[in-house]
This record gives sequence, structure tokens and C-alpha cells, in this order.
Amino acid sequence: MAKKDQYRFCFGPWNISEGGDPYGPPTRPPQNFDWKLAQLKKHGFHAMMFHDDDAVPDIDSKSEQQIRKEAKELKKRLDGEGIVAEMVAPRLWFSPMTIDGAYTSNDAKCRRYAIDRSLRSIDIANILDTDILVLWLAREGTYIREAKNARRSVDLLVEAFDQMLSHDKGIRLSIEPKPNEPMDHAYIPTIGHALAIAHKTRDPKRVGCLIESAHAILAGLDPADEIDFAMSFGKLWSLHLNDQNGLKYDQDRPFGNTNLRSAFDQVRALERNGYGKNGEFVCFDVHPFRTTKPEHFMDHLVNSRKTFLRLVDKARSFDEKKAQALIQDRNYQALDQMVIEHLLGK
Ligand code: XUL
Ligand code: MN
Repeated sequence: MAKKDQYRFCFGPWNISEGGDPYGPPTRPPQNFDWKLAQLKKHGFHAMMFHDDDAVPDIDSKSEQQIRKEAKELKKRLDGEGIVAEMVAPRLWFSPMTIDGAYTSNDAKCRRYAIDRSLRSIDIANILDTDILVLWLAREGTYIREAKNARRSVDLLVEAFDQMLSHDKGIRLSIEPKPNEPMDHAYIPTIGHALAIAHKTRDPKRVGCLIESAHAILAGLDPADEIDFAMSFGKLWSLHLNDQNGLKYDQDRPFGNTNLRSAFDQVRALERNGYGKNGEFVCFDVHPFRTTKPEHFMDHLVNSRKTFLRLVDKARSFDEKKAQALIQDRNYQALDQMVIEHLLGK
């Protein structure tokens, strides 16, 4: 079992967001990177996640040399603050070159763009001293099924992953599945799909996954079971804890705010598998509510960590012996109530 203080926490600059949604403008002023880094440090988080263009803004307009130079400057600043980079992720859903998808676009030039940008992200990861490249395959899917050949898309994904694995012998690809949004259906919707496609690549050992609670819920799955499944393969290399209220748009709610029992089960799964023992971070991919005032900009992150740590206590103080006796007796009704009473406390 990991020690409680063994957990190290993390978030990304996009998690301090301004509240804009498809129906209305931002409700909080934008904050620059320095401010976000200072807040991360002030609130005792240990690491930051980076999209490639969080690390090197306007990356598409810059030469390889300039990208490396700016990544080195960032590394110096992070070192100065004692903060590490948890991962780098190519943002492959913004550019006009990724309108029809990135690695699975029907246009060869666009596919080349996506792979080149991923290779630059690996260079940035090297400079920032992280071996994790997160791949959220945002637009790898379709709006209408006839638009792409799904069998060919699998081959294109494997081809792209293979080029990344050859570019750097140390990089590990951590696939973050999500079943929908922005696409109607995504090609890699679950952890099972991510781990299966890993086995088609040139180095399956270096292809693993990242579980986001909300994404698992959107796929109709139990995030705790996804954690156990991934960890039984030794493939859970990163984690985006949050919450989600039903099958709708991706909500990125604070961890445990909607289904505390499911959050408890996720923490129990992490505990029994020793998550964090190999240096993995607990990241919160959460956003403030649109109504949040600027003076409460960090509360969703701080509260998510608070809930997580309270649930670690709950997981450790759960009477396993008593639970086992109820399981032996097939008295799941009593076990059910025991969990509820434990969560409610005295
Ligand atoms: C999208 C999502 C992303 C990834 C990073 O739903 O979760 O923020 O985590 O690219
Ligand atoms: Mn995420």
C-alpha cells in the first residue's frame, strides 16, 4: 500500500479556466502562465501537465531550434520553482490541419502535420525531463461513420504510434480514451481499446494509458474497474480524476462532487494497486464552475485534493475483515449499508 504522503498532485494550466462555454463568454479574467505556476506552488501541488503549446506558445509558427530553446527556458524556470513536468500532450484538435482528425485524417498532409507535431512534443518532453507523452485522441473518429474506414484508421493510429516510439527509445505513450466529444464516436473509447491497440505497435511495453474518471463514466463504465483493469497490466501511467453527472457533455467536475461512493471506489482501487509507487502523479482534470468568482479560482483543485485525501483515510479505515465476513456470507445488502455508513461517518 502506498503511504498517504507518497501521493503527489498535479494539474494543467487549462484547469485554471475562464468559464466560457458555447453559449456565453468567459466570466473570469485570463491568468498568465507565471500566475498559474505561482498558484500551483503556493497551494502545494508538485507537478504541472503541459500541452505542447502550453510549454511553447504558438508552436506551429516556430522552428525546431526555437521550440527547443523555449522548452529549455521553461525547464530552467520549473527547476527554479522546484516543480516537475508530469507529461507533455500534443494539442491535435485546434489547428486547421486537424479539422478532419489528426493521425486518422483523410488528408495525408494533415496526417504528416499531426505526426511531426507529436515528434516535436516528444522533443519538448525530453527537455522537460518527462518520459510520458499523453495522447488524448480528440478528433480520431467521425461525425458520420461512412466518412472514414475504421479498419484503416486502426492501421493509421498504429503507424503514427510506431513513428513516435522510433523517434525516441525512452518515450512512453499514455493514451487517454474518451468515447465521444468532440466526435460522435471516437476510435479509442475505453482502456480496453487503448491496451489492445498497444499490442499492435512496435513496442507494446511503451504504450499504456491514462484514465479520466469522467471519460470512463461517459463510456458507461465504472472508473474504479477501469483503474483495476489498467493496473493489472501495469499500464496506468497517469490519471485524471474528476466527476461527471450522467451521459452529457464532458463536465470535469471536482473529484467526488457527484458520486462520492464511486470516488471512494476509485481511491480504493488506487490503494490496492499501489498507484504512485513508481512515481505516478494524481492529476485533477477539473474546471471551476462558470459561476466561480476570480477570488475562488483555485478552489476546485484544492477541494478535489482535499476530497481525495479524505477518501484515502476512508479507504484505509474501512473494516476489510468485517467486509470479508459479509462477502463470505453473501450478505451484500449489509455490505452495501456498511459502505454507506462508513462514508457518512459518525
Ligand atoms: C479532454 C481532456 C484533455 C486531456 C489533455 O477531455 O481531458 O484535457 O486530458 O489533452
Ligand atoms: Mn483529461
